[in-house]
Amino acid sequence: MTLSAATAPVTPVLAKGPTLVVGLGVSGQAIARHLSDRGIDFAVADTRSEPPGLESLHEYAPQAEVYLGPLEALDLSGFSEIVLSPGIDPRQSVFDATRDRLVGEIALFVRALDEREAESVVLSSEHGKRPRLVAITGSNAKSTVTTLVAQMAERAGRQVAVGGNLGTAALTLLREQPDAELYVLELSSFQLETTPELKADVACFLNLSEDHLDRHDGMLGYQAAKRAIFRGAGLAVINADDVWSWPAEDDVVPCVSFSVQLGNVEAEWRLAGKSESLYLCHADAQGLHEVMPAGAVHLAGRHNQANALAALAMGTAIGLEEAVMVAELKIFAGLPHRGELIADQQGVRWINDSKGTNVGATLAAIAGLGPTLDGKLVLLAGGQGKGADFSPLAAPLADYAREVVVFGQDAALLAAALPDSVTVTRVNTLIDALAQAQQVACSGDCVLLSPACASLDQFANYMVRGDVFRNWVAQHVVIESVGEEERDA
Ligand code: UMA
Ligand code: ADP
Repeated sequence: MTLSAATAPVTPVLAKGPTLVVGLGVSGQAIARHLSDRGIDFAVADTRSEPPGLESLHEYAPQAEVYLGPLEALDLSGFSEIVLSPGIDPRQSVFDATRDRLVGEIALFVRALDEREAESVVLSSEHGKRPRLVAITGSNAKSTVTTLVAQMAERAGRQVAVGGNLGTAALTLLREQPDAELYVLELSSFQLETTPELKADVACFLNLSEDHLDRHDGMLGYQAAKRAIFRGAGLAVINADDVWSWPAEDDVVPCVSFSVQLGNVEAEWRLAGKSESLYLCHADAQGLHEVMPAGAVHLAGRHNQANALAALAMGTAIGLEEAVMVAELKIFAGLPHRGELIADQQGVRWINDSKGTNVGATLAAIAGLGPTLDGKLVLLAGGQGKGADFSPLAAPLADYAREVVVFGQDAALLAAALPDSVTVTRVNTLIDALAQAQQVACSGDCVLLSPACASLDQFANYMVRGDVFRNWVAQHVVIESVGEEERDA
């Protein structure tokens, strides 16, 4: 049965099933399926009048009552547990009286692993043995590193299930790949804040920079949500160069760290050597050992060397062979819209980093790519700045930029944050920005779309923005230069 806000009584009384699922998006559908598979009574609430997944819910769980409308109108007192989707803010006052009964999808995932382990102990069986769990969080590079670790493990012959915030809900992985021996999960702060104890074999906190601050009451709240990844972990992998990623002092968890600051001799996984011959290295009881030349990592830039070190640390912790991990690092080309090389024409590289939706990501892209260029960067940036402080971009752009072309809603704010020494051109759209970049880029340069902003003022999402970049380059850069080559011939 579906009650809508318009037709429902003021305080609709849902069947007092023991569990309420809030949200029927990707997570909510996975949660509902999971509960249904286990024969657990549940009801569903979603604030939207037409949430996704309603039709299939009616098929696999016809008895589940559904409420559509404002959550304030619901009586939550009868539910023994309320499972929130990550898009639902648990701080809403509607949950004030139910805080001790709020969990998220990942809490159910951990519980399912616990149950499976308990069963295998009772049956003294190898079958159903607890699979290993590698969990990855951070403000940036989560998807890249999660995919990389999973591909390393696959290359090593492990049966791997990969997902979480990356796209496929964790409970869907559990359902569709029940025999996986390794689950690699990307976890957001929204997912972690409703996870009492993750118990990951390896928990990695990559970095922290301003994002989602409206939801977390500032940086400390955001950090606290992400630190939940360490609860019950076998090993923490942390970023020695980013103190925000470290566990709290009273959080007792074994740690290894990674660093790309030359001269850091504390980190177990680090960059070492001279600028012409840098190596990704591992320091252990036997001493410092060169794992691979930094230049052999297929992904470009220092930030991706940090990602590679983090992945090596995690892979080593779960017993992957070094040679296998190195082989993967040599070919792993990354994900679309993250530092994606679209064209290399007439000495100019065109890179789509549309997923650079916050200042931290764009900083990493500038600082990572800038030093690798013979020429300079032409940065295309702008969109919705989400109230962020753009001033950290000033110093690296003064070092590496030929020009910054700003577009979209917060173009003026971006321009105002940059020093006079940086040439800034303001245009309306990404297309205008691309045309300007083509005018000014010289051989040895890199035209980089890394907007430091959300895309929603001018695009449906960051992927559409990246596709606009890709298509324009295909039409105006690649085709024109093919034409020129033909003329030259
Ligand atoms: N919503 C409502 N009413 C509801 C429930 C949801 O309006 O009752 C809205 C939310 O405000 C949100 C949207 O619906 O805008 C989706 O929310 P959701 O919680 O249903 O999201 P899911 O579809 O379950 O997808 C979530 C993650 N989304 C969010 O955390 C917002 C997906 O990450 C993730 O891939 C998926 O679970 C599987 O784990 C996306 C994301 O944007 C990619 N994540 C954020 C990020 O990476 O920055 C955290
Ligand atoms: P997430 O899933 O955390 O959003 P992605 O792998 O999708 O991460 O990458 C998002 C952005 O982070 C990209 O724009 C990329 O350039 C940037 N990035 C990649 N590596 C790093 C790093 N080590 N530190 C900060 N930003 C990074």
